[in-house]
Amino acid sequence: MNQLSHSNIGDDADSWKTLMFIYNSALKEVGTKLEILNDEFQHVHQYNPIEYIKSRIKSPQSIVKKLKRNGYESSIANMEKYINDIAGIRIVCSFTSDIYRMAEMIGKQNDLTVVSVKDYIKHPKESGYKSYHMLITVPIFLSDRVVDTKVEIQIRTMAMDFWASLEHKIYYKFEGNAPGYISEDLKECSEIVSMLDDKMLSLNEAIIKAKEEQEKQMNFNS
Ligand code: 0O2
Repeated sequence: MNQLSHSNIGDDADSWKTLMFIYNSALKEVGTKLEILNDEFQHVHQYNPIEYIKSRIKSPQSIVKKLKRNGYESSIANMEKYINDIAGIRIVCSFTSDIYRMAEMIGKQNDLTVVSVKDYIKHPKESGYKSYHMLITVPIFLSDRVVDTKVEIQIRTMAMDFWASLEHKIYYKFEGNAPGYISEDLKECSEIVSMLDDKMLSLNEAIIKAKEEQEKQMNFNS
């Protein structure tokens, strides 16, 4: 990606605005792609793998905080280089199987480059956090150049999203120093969330099977 400037964030208002414009454009590009994939899936399989999509640009305060947490100075160059989730998209699916289906469809898009994948579903974080993360780049075509722009895609089920949202609030309430028993309880809740996801997935499979058998029976009788 073209580097914009090495000045301090806030010192160079033009570079900041240009960068934000590019990240916003990346969110639009990827958002449209995801909608098309979802619509196509509905068209072919009469089923929507995506419940909803949320996108956001990381706030300047969170960017500065993350740079500091990782030991970097607050500069535009550092934020472009080290902060991967300035543009973030969250895809919330019904079932765990939809997550991998979505990830595969995203990976097959020729104009997107998958930079890295973190599977916190197969390998949950110490906190109990579960989600599937893909860091991708999307080319943004400007009038005089093409800028490959990073977007972090988080894919999770509604239950995982529910857990992560609450955990995030609690984490911020205690500024990362939640009492041990609260962290333990949260971890236990994350296991309950996994059980719920597994149960809902097998229930869905049972529903599909029962429906197919019912249709077969109806065809046989007619
Ligand atoms: P916020 O406030 O949500 O934006 P990398 O981005 O790969 O260089 P990082 O940031 O450690 O390194 O990547 P990771 O682990 O993939 O986490 C990125 C984001 O995932 C976080 O962004 C959170 O949104 C989410 N996340 C990761 N771990 C947890 C967790 O334990 N609980 C919750 N609720 N969310 C988590 P930020 O910038 O840390 O936070």
